[in-house]
Amino acid sequence: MDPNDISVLDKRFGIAGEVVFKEGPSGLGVVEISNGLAMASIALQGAHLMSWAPHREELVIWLSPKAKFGPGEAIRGGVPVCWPWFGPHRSESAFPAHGFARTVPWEVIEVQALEDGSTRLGFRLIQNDETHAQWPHSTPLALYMTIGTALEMELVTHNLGLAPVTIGEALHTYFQVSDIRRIAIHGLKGCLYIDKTDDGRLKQQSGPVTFDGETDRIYLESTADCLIDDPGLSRRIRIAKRGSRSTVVWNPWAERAEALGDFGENGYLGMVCVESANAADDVVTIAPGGTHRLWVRYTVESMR
Ligand code: TA6
Repeated sequence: MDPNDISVLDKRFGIAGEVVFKEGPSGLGVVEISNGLAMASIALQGAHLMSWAPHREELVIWLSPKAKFGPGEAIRGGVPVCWPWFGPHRSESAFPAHGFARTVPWEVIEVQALEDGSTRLGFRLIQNDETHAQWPHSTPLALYMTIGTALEMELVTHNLGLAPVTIGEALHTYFQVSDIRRIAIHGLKGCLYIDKTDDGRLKQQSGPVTFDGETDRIYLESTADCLIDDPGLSRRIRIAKRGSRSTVVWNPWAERAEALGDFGENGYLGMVCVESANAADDVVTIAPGGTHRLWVRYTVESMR
């Protein structure tokens, strides 16, 4: 049985009036959630969350109007799952940037309506010959999401092998903002960061992060909550996390967004990536039989 046959999934996991499985853009399987608290949509390829907003709130997650959808295509926006490495592969330049988790199908393993009105979903990555060739380890990967007034995501890696395994990973979340030039990110003050726009130089953050050009940074040893203050939308997005020691902050700005080709006109102005990660020196080694959990919780606070 095809684990992603939409009608089979809908019969097995759909919840009337709350969770529906359907064909999305380019025939990609999508699950849409609408409960008493929030709405969300998730592509089964990549277990890629594409939208989330608590009711009566503007969209919190940004999805490019020019995102490409199709088998093996990385979707621009939402929450790409970067795993089992972050950025380019250390030795194999032909392997995909940010790993393969975001471009392969995942299977649905659970859907539950919770008592507090939120919806919990679980997905498991499906390995194939190509991914085995790039990653010859026995490390099943699952992603759990809870859709409510908060969005929670937990990326769980088990090491079933006999040797330790080292992974890099990120929930590469694109947040929707009113105007990148007017927001400020708090929570990274004093952290050292690798500045990827300046030959990887190591620098130290002083004060909040603000934006006036291309920004691509890996903040090391950063575990505090990050806050995206957005006066234009009169809101603050709070990012809490566990099991993540790095925070990646990215905005491509005009020229790079144009070169990437899937941002839409001036799309870069309305987004910022704040990624809960284990990257660069913060990669994680999982002992045989061990489990690593990367957990995030996003909430929206009013600034009125
Ligand atoms: O997380 C920031 C980053 O690694 C940037 O360097 C930038 O290239 C971005 O991710 C997007 O990568 P992608 O492969 O999705 O085009």
